[in-house]
Amino acid sequence: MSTASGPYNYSYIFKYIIIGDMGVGKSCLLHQFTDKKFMADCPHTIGVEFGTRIIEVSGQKIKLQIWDTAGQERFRAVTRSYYRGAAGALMVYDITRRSTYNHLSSWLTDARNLTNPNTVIFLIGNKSDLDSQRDVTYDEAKQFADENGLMFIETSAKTGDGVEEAFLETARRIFSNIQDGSLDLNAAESGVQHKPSPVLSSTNANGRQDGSGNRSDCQC
Ligand SMILES: Nc1nc2c(ncn2[C@@H]2O[C@H](COP(=O)(O)OP(=O)(O)O)[C@@H](O)[C@H]2O)c(=O)[nH]1
Ligand SMILES: [Mg+2]
Repeated sequence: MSTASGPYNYSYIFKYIIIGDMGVGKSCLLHQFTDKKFMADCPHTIGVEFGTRIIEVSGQKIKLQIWDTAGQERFRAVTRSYYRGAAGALMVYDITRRSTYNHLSSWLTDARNLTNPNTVIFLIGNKSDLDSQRDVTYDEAKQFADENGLMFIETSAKTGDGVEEAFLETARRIFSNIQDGSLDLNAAESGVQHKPSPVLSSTNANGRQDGSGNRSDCQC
């Protein structure tokens, strides 16, 4: 017991990526989820950044490691390494800007081509607080999601509406894929790491992910 704040106080790590056009609110969604705050003057993301938060699904503690696209979306040059090993992909558009919705099929093509077949893709219509400026209806986006086998929700990174649900529901889906055997944890690039019970102490036996502590230095 008593490992409440220990670095290994979780059983799994799930890697997520957030994709979508610039300005749709990806960085703000990440901040709302990790810090429960809206960063109104979010500077443009520079360099690859990620945030983490530990959540619980079916009694298991899971560390979400969420990567933010880092401004490269402008050039559509988000690299393969960014997508690789993502267990979840949050694909975001802005409900007040139809162009961001129109680009979804090309984001989806990238996501499908560059992730593994089990990656859970969640469609997010962000800025639901700006309903008076709405340019894409809920029903239209829901239909697109259904046709493409995606989960869908509208969110507001500003008010927090729907944000928890989007991140948590993705984790629930990934976890159920692990449980029913459709996601093979041993496969390279599954996007999931399973950790042994947090009994052993500090030496960084598991290396890789934990050098940065709880959060990255996301500047946004
Ligand atoms: N009203 C409103 N503005 C938002 C919301 N999410 C983000 N924004 C604003 O949209 C702009 C772009 O957000 P940002 O997170 O930087 O987008 P990114 O380029 O996709 O990372 C910023 O000015 C944010 O303040 C939201 O849910 N509601
Ligand atoms: Mg950003």
